[in-house]
Amino acid sequence: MLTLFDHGLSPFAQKVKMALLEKAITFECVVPDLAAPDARFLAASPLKEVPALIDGDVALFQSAIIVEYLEDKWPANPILASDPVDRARSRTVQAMCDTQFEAVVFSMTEFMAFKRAEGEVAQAMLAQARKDVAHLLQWLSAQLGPRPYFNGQNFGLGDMAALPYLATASLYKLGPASDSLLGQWFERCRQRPSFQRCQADAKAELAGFKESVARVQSGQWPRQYRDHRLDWFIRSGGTEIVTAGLKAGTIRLSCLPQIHTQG
Ligand SMILES: N[C@@H](CCC(=O)N[C@@H](CS)C(=O)NCC(=O)O)C(=O)O
Repeated sequence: MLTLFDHGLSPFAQKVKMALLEKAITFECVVPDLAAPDARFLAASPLKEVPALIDGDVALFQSAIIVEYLEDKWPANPILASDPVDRARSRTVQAMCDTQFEAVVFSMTEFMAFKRAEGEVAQAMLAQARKDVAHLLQWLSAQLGPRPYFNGQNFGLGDMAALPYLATASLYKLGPASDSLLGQWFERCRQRPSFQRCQADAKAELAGFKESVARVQSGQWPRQYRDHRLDWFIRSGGTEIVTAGLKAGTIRLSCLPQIHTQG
């Protein structure tokens, strides 16, 4: 059976979990301790991130690679359309959500849950984040156009990639208007059992969230600022927050992949 290294609140892991469920592939979920990763998780996930997948002797990391692997190995119940334009749109939506949208949602959580800064600085950066979410929703609306799914006529990769962010935006009361085409798309997709399962896992994870906040704030579990996350913070006026977090050990940068030799 496949093993998915998962975390209920990770949008990247949610995307892979939806793909596994939509394709009706049997798998078990293991939630690693990201602050103190064990050897099995590290061997599968050299960047110490979820998701990672173990399929027999094969270990994969990076959500976009994992979903393509699932599609290649289990072509039934496809998550990519047959039309090349639909496929390209799905992948484009995934690329933008995994980078730009993720960075904004991550940053909002830094302020709202982890209290990365408070007062005027936090308010100004949160206002910027709200603007960015509105902009990204407009961009997504343009991608969706009149079609029922980002993936074309059927629910697929682009939809799975966007859903976790739309869910968080809605939670923060920044979701699309319910009478818009994007709002109708969201309503249609959120009913799917694969997404409902992700929502249930996220809710379960939130039950222990207080402990996670304490671990982050004490430096036991430094948050990873990298790529678009770092870019968003610097661009939005948070250079000093990043510097202070790095100094205090509550923020870490990305690492080079750990090397594991076979045998
Ligand atoms: N590019 C990676 C990103 C994965 C990622 O950032 N995962 C986060 C959770 S959302 C993680 O595991 N972070 C490690 C940590 O928080 O210590 C992918 O697409 O799989």
